[in-house]
Amino acid sequence: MLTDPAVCAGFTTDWTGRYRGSAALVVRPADRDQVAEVLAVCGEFGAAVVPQGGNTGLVGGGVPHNGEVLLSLTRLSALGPVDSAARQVNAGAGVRLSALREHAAASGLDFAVDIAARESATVGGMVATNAGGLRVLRWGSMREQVAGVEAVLADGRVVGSLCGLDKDSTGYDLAGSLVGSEGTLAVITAVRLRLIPAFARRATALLAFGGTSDAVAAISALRSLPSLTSAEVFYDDGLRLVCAHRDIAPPFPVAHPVYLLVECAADDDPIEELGSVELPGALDTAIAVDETARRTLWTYREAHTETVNSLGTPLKLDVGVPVARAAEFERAIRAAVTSGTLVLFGHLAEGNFHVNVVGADDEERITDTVLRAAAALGGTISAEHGVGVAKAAWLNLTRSPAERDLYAAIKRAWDPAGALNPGVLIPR
Ligand code: 2HG
Ligand code: ZN
Repeated sequence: MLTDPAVCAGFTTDWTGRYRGSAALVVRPADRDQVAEVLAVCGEFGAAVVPQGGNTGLVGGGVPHNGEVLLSLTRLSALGPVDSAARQVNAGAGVRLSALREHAAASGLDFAVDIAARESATVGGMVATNAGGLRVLRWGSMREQVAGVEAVLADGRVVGSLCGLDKDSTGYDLAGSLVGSEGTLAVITAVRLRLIPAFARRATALLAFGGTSDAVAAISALRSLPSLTSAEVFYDDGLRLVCAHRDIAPPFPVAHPVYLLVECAADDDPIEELGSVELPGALDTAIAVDETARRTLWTYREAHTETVNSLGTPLKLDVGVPVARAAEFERAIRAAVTSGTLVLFGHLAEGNFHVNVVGADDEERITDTVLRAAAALGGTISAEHGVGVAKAAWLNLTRSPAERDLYAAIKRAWDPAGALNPGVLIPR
C-alpha cells in the first residue's frame, strides 16, 4: 500500500499528462484473493476504486479523478503453461503484452493482438478496453482472443472461469460483458487467451499514394493475400515531425501525401506474393529486405505517438468509420481542425483514425466536431482506446436512449453501489 504522494504520482497521472488526479492511496495486491480482500474492505468503508494496469490508457479511464483508491493490478503477473492442445494460456491481469508474446513464442506460438505500448500495457487493461492495435485486420481485437475471464465483484466475490471451453451454450456471456467494460463492472484478475501460430517469415513494405482513397483501394487489392496482417496509414505532415523528432531520414527522396505500411506474415516468405499484387495508385514503394529496414519502416508509424507528445499535451480522439468512407472523413477533419497542429494516423483497414491535435485553442469544439463527424458516417467515437472519462459525455452519439438505459442497468446489476471507476463510460 502506497500513500506518499510523490510515489503515487506515477499512478495518478496518465501518459500524456492530460489527466492528473489524486488517490486516497495506491494498493498493489499480489493475487486474486488479495484483490477480493481489498475490494471487500473498500466496500465496507464506501470507498470508490479505480483499477489500473500498465497505465497506458489514453482516455482517462485508469487514473483516479477524485481521490479514489487506486487498485494496481501489475503484480498479478503469473503466466500459466501454454496449453498447446487448446492453443490457449492463462495470464494474470498484470502480465505485460511483451511478456505474454515471449511466453507464447517459447512454445512456437504468438498472441494475435499487438500494440505500440507492448512493453507496458497489461492484458487485464487490454481486455477491459477491448484493445485493437496493429493486426486486427487478420485476427480481430481483444474480444476475439478471450476464451475466459476471472474477475472480482465490487463486494469481493469471485466470478468467471479460466477453463477456456470453445463450446459453451449456457446462457449469458459474462466474460464477454467484461470485454470493453473499462473497469466499471468488476476487476479482471486473470484471463484465458487464445494463441496463434508464430509465423517464421514477414514481409513489410511502405507504399506511397496521392490520396486516402487510393490507399483504401490498395487495401481492397491486398486483402486477396491470406498473409496480410497490417495496413497502417500516416500522412506527410506527421512523417516530417517523426523524422525530425527521431532524427531519421524520410523513406523516399520525394514527399508523398499518404503512406500505407503493410505487413504480411506466413510460414514461407510472403515477399513475392506481396510484390505480385497490382496497386495502380501506388506512387512509390519501399520494401524492407532485412530486420533493420523492417524496424525502420515501423518506426515511421509507431513513433507518431511519442512525437506528438513531444510537441505538447495532445488532444487524442480515437475514432472509426466504415473504411469505404475513410477519405471523406479525412477531408472533413482537415477542414474542421483550424487551430493547433493536426496529426492523423491509424489503422486504415478498420477505418480507425487517431486524430491528434496539439496546441488548439478550441479543444471542446474540435472534440465535438470530430466525434459527430465519425458518428454521422456510421462510425464509432472510440475504435480501440475506450470511452473513459474523455468521451463519456458523447456516448449518446452512437448509443440510443434504450441502449444507454441498458448500460445503466448492467452497471447497477454488477456494481450496485457504483464503487468501480465512477464517471468512466457512464457519465456521473
Ligand atoms: C497507436 O495506434 C495507438 O499507435 C496510439 O493506438 C494512438 O497516440 C495515439 O493517438
Ligand atoms: Zn491505435
